[in-house]
Amino acid sequence: MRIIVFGADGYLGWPTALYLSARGHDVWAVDSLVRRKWDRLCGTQSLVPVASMERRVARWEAVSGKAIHWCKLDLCDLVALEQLVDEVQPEAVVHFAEQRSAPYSMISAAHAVETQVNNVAGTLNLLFAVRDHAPDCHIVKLGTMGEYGTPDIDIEEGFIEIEHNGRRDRLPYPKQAGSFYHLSKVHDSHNILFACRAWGLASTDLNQGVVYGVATEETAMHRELATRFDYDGIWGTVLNRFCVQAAIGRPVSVYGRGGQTRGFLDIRDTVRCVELAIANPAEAGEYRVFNQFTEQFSVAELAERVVRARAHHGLETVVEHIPNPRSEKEEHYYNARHQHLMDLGLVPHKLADTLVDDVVTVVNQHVGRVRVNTIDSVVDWRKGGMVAAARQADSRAGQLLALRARAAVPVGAGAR
Ligand code: NAD
Ligand code: USQ
Repeated sequence: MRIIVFGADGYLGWPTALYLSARGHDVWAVDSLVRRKWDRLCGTQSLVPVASMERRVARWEAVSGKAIHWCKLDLCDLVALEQLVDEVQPEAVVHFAEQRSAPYSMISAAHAVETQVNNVAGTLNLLFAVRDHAPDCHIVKLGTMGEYGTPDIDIEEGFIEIEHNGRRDRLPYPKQAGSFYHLSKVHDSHNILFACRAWGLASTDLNQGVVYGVATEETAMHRELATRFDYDGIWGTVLNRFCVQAAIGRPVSVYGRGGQTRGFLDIRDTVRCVELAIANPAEAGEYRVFNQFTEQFSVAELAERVVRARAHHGLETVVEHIPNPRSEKEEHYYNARHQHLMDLGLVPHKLADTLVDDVVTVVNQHVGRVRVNTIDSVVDWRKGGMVAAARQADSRAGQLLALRARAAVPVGAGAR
């Protein structure tokens, strides 16, 4: 199939582009490289060194004999996006291209606006581009389990049967997102659902849990094919952070009581889930949701797993409960369904098998690159954070908005 992967320079987009290319698909890898810019602004960097897109694509061709078409493009640039979709005539698009950090979105007003404009406008542009230039294309969109929040009832896959005053209906599952980032995904979901209903587009929203892990079969083939691995206080996800904290002899930072429970999955299952969604497409007019995770753990349980995994290597680990910088429930009911992808044939990798041999080992290999001053959580949900960087972004966002207003271009159009 002809497939465009948006966000292909990212942690998940790059391994997905490789995985699909390895399986014979014709892949276009698209990214604005904005994440590399955000890293520079935040003073953060991937633990594992990441080659430029040009080098990665050339290396992949040398290693596999397969070409990936690399294209630098901002989804917020509607004109360029329409041209690409028109030229490629994709049968499927996979959309990873968003600002994906909850802490980043909570730094300041400018960061919240930047997150929601980037994510919501980019997705809207994609919906219009597909409607007008490749209406049969299946849109596979990365959503998040965090859209649902932590309700005191079971979480269903996107929809719930409700009986109210004697009548029944199947309605979108209630959303109670926990950050302006997670809310951007809620807004995306509503927009995609509407576009499927109004225009007959076909879409799968993959409500993904927290991903862990460093490598897939393809990224492990050469160091220039490696994907990024974030561990810092802004971009690092919880398990990756715990492994790095422990590797440099710091206590692992469990926020609050640690009863916060989330769905998790191995990066190798992310790429497989995307493949399964593409191979079993939604129908015209259908908007469906797959909850994409394989196991659920509380944060305290995860810390305990890291302690045990490192003990296998004879390494000691200290766990510390620190005041929670986020507004979230620290003890709650959590039972989320995740059956659709299993029904399609997903065979999950288990955390117990991965952690000891893969993550702990690779983290130890690169431990010399850790930027210790970026590890602490610097963003508080109630007060924001990183005052200097916030001011910088505030003035940058202000300039961008002024520029857009003067040029009377659509919001987000090519102003970066
Ligand atoms: P990432 O930051 O590593 O990658 C995202 C990529 O998208 C970056 O390379 C960035 O430059 C690009 N991008 C952002 N905005 C863009 C735009 N307007 N136009 C073009 N490119 C743009 O993030 P990731 O961890 O790979 O996450 C990918 C997707 O999966 C995100 O949508 C995220 O919300 C979702 N997700 C991630 C996780 C996780 O644990 N990493 C879990 C659930 C869902
Ligand atoms: N946490 C700690 N200690 C830390 C870091 C995090 O206890 O040092 C806790 C958080 O408070 C939270 C949980 O771990 O309760 C998960 O935090 P996270 O930073 O790993 O994940 P989150 O902010 O939810 O975001 C990540 C990705 C995001 C994706 C989401 C999936 O960055 O793109 O959407 O996971 S989900 O959580 O299912 O919404």
